[in-house]
Amino acid sequence: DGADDGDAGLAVVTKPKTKRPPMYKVLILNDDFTPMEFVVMVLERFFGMNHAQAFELMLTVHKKGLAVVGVFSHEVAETKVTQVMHLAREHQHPLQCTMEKE
Ligand code: NFA
Repeated sequence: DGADDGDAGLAVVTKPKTKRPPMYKVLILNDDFTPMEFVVMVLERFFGMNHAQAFELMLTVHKKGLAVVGVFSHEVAETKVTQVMHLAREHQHPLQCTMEKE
């Protein structure tokens, strides 16, 4: 950390390396077929929301086309996406859940 003397005698200033792991947004996308109650249930089950929060966020997705439903580490985000996609497919709903680097 701090000033580091190279052989040329120049003070090369370096940053202390405190790199946080990148975080990932998990998004839910609107579609015309997935029932509203199913989306609410997904948000309650996998994203720890109460019914009112889940309903409100579902409506945001419905009206705006998509919404961020949480921000997680890569591993946790991937798990959430997989869980949502598996349950949606199981119920034959076209619901899409994706992740992107923040
Ligand atoms: N648009 C869907 C409907 O009217 C509800 C929905 C909301 C779907 C959010 C996907 C995401 N049944």
